[in-house]
Amino acid sequence: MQKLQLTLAIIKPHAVKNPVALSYIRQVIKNKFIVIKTKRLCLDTDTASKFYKEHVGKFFYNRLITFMASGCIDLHIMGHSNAIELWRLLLGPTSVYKGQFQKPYCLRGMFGISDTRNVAHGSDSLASAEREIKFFFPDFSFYKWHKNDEEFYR
Ligand code: RTP
Ligand code: MG
Repeated sequence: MQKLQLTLAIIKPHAVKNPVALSYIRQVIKNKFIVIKTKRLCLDTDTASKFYKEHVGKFFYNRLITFMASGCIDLHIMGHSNAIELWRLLLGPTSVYKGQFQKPYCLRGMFGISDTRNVAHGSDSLASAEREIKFFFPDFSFYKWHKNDEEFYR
């Protein structure tokens, strides 16, 4: 049995507010991953700052925090044998400009508005996936994630 890797996708406020983008993104997620948990949250700037603490001091930090608290976000815990890499591949580069020109069919290339409003977040390593999932889903238990577990289909 193949082990499931988990990642956290965060659909950012401008994409949550755009019905075309949101339904397309949801369809991609549904087609490619096992969706384990989903919730919608409206962050305050304090929570957004805690989540993005690794970026404190960077030139885009303040606008990132303000933006992430400007509307609700959708959170998805998603499973796949290669979830972290696959979701980041589907997202495309951080820079929307690069996404549009180098990889036009990535989600950021299709629906991104700026490098900050770039559609969605994806965990970048196993350690960050675990931290990020625990951050938003403190009760979530990481036990034995196998593709065929009944757990996924409840
Ligand atoms: P993410 O963490 O959101 O999946 O994106 P990432 O790894 O591709 O990018 P990262 O360097 O971790 O940056 C986190 C988020 O900060 C915003 N950002 N804005 N030049 C800019 O204005 C800029 N650079 C980064 C983006 O929203 C990025 O997703
Ligand atoms: Mg990152």
